[in-house]
Amino acid sequence: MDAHERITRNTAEVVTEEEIETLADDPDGKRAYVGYEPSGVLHIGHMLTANKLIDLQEAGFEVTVLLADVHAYLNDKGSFAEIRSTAERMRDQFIAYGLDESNTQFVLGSDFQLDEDYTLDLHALELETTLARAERAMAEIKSGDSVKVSQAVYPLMQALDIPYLGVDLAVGGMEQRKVHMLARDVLPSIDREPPTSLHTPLIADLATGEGKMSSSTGVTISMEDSREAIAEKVNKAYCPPTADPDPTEEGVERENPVLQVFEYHVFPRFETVVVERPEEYGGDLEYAEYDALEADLEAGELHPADAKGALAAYLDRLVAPGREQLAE
Ligand code: IYR
Repeated sequence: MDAHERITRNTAEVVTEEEIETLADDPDGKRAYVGYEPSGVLHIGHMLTANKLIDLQEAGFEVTVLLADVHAYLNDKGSFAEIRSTAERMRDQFIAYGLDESNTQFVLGSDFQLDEDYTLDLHALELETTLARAERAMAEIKSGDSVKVSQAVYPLMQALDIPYLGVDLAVGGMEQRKVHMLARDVLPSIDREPPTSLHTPLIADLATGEGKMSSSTGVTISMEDSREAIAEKVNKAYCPPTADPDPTEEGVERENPVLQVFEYHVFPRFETVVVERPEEYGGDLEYAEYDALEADLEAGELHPADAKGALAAYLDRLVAPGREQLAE
């Protein structure tokens, strides 16, 4: 796999294609980052962007993980002291998950976001941005129903993080895209380059296949889950024998989250995927790529129950190192 393919695989969107091509032509020493609002335990949402960071490291990038304590505070996630101590516990989980320790820099937001230069640049961006635009950027990020002034400051700080961290590429889930578009528009007003960004897809809720998987509502997989807990959640997951299920009777779109988790979590991290089956049901199946597994499910060669059994086993392998680390 060449660098461009590794960088762009499993992405929903890159902005822009040309800029990503330039980075992929010479990735050595280029820098990429993801910011995370600290929360106690790594979950499957963090793991999705972490997989992309691992791809980027394999392609030659240096990686920064921003533990965005000030952002979490602005987004009403708790007292600053609580958030701070949570942030410190997350670092080791990312390493246990598989980020290359020698090539990952962990930065606390509060280490630079409270400096005078940063604050003045932030105020300059506030002057350039309407409240309506800031609010739109936060539509899929904010917690709570109303937008607070703090949440309007939040996307401008996220934009400013990019030049302050000196990174070449900002990575995030699709829910971050409007913040990155805002960053492209406003950063030139303070003589900073419009940033290049890369967005990972949103995965549907495991239990229903509707909407997006979220740690605050619905079912999620986290590093605290035991093997049994993972097996139970996966066992209950929505998995029709197709990658393209019909909408619900109310017209709500559905995905197949079991297939999505295979595609975005399992295949990127394992060379081959083995679905174990007793001889009487045809014996083990082995897949070198996601498409072959999807095709077998659609053709009825792979039963959803067997797919789920394999998915639970691979998720357990991904989570186990972090779970052991948490238990220490
Ligand atoms: N908005 C992210 C957290 C975040 C991301 C980046 I990239 C930053 O520079 C700062 C914060 C979230 O929703 O978790």
